[in-house]
Amino acid sequence: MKTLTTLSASTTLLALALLVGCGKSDSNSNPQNASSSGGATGKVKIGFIVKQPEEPWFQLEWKFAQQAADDNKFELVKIGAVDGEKALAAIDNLAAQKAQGFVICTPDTKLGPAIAAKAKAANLKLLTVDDQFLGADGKPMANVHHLGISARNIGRMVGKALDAEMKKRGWSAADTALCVMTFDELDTARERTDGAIEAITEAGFAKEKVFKAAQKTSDVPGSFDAANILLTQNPGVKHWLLCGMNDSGVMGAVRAMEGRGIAAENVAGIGINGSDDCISEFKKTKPTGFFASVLLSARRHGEETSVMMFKWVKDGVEPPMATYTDGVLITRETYEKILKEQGL
Ligand code: FCA
Repeated sequence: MKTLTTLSASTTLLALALLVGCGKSDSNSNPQNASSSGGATGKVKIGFIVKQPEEPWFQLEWKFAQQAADDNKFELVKIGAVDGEKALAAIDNLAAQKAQGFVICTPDTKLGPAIAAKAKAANLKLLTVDDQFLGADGKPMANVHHLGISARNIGRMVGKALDAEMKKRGWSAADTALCVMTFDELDTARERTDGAIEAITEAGFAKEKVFKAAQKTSDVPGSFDAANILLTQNPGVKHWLLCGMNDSGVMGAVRAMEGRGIAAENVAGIGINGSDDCISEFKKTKPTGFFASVLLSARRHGEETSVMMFKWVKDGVEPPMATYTDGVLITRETYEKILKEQGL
């Protein structure tokens, strides 16, 4: 009987802990975290979980996070988690290794409440990067600390730059269409492509000439497949403007256009990220349809988030609830100078 009572009491406690986990994210208000909130003793260990470890963007984030770890003498555990199951297992793994917190770009934003609850239950501090968690109500979880890009503004930059490039090339409205590679299930992706459409149509581009192609996966093959369907449906377009959620989204569509024999000079694609895959494209001797990109700050996303987490664990300094970063347009002509200026 006694065992039963103890058991049910601990079950209730566990349920309570999980419930607390779904609520406020201020871990300092949770008595479970009291020991680590005022400063950790010994070496700090932090996880950095990313959804697409093979994507150059995430490689860069990890690189800068590792630099932060080396400079500040904390241990960084890098984990690639391509699906929800792996992301949840990664948190168990970090807890078992006695890490004190982690930064995560989740493979599925809808897992937000489950990840937050798991982190809380394991007494791990949590900071999301790039992709913000969605709550059970489908809205961004404003109570989980987050660092991401100003997605709509960056999308608007893309839209304005596409409009400028169309005018520079002297393309007529009648001959030109905009291909938008979308991935609407991800908020930051939808904000970017909506921002681009908003800005270019405000500049006078006809809404009827905007064609969206929905990617099934947010990688180059996902973009390639979706673009091919769109191109089959719209064979008569002479000049293509092109944008998407990131460089991979634009790259796949550029390859699809090449595959159909559309000449590079008839394509103006602008990506987002400005990481290695985009730079290799600019380095090609013959220009491709991948015309420009918005260079984001992988350093801030990797280094700043890790340092925020480190200080939170070590000194109890809570990071801001939300931090938004911006970007700068780079092209074949300007990228070398801009990368140099940014110390990259
Ligand atoms: C998302 C994208 C990445 C990068 C990041 C800032 O996570 O998938 O490519 O753009 O936002």
